[in-house]
Amino acid sequence: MSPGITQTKIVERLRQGNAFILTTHKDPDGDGIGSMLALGEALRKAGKRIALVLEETVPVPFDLLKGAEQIQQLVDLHEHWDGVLILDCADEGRLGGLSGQLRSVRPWMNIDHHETNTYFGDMNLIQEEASSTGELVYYLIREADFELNSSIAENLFAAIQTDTGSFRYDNTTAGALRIAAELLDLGIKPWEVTQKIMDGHDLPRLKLLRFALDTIEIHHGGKIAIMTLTKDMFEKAGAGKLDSERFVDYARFIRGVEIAALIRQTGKDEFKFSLRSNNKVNVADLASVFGGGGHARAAGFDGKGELSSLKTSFIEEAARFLNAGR
Ligand SMILES: [Mn+2]
Repeated sequence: MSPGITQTKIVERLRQGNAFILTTHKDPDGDGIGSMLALGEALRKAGKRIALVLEETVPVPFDLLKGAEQIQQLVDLHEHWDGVLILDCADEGRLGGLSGQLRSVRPWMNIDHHETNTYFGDMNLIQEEASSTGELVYYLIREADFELNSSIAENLFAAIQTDTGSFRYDNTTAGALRIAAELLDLGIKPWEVTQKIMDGHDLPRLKLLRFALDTIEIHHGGKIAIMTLTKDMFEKAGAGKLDSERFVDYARFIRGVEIAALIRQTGKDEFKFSLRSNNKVNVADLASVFGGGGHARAAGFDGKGELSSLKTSFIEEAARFLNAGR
């Protein structure tokens, strides 16, 4: 079904229904949470009952977004619901425990821009060319003719800003900038949003960054850069897992680097790989070799096993992608 027809069907459902559950992927980012909050408020303003639900509490700094305090960890399934809006979530696995909890509530409306989206919903509005899920939510709100006030605007802006790296990545389309301009017209202050969700680092984050920078290694003639963060480093820095957010960019910033990776230890023999690319390589494809996914320039996967052998097989595969120029 074409995205246009799906959009119309979802808008119809949103206008006709009375109660909706909204959620996003686990380890949620600004796009997921901003999209949830924006669409949730638009629906509430249109007279609907809504539940904003996440498996865990809202991670810092997104707890500063307007309405974030309404996000709950449980939803009353005895009440009547007209569907679940699943935002920015590429596959069912990324819902974590919520996928089981929400199974009986239908339809699942899967609204996303990841090219690796598995179309796991009953309705799937997937637009890879959109900068962010926030952009898709903006069009839904407009199409449904729901109110777009300044707090909805701020959350949409936060969503688009997060996913475009503050309007720097190559998903910074004219369309994304046009929406951003309109959000500014609605009264949002980019500097305030930036200070809330992009800046405002705690000292432990910078201590952790110092450890990460110390581990940079270069491979394949300067085209691959890898940083590694062990549990021990997090402990020493007094940092949490979200404090390493966007560190991978420092590896990507190195001139000549095409593929950057940040490896973060999550368990004894468990590691999370965050990948970025500069130009040629589609890291979503690279990540999918290891069971992960994401976008062409930003992707990731989970690895189980000994760090050195995980790293070796990653470097081998990354080199294959570079040699094949894909
Ligand atoms: Mn996104």
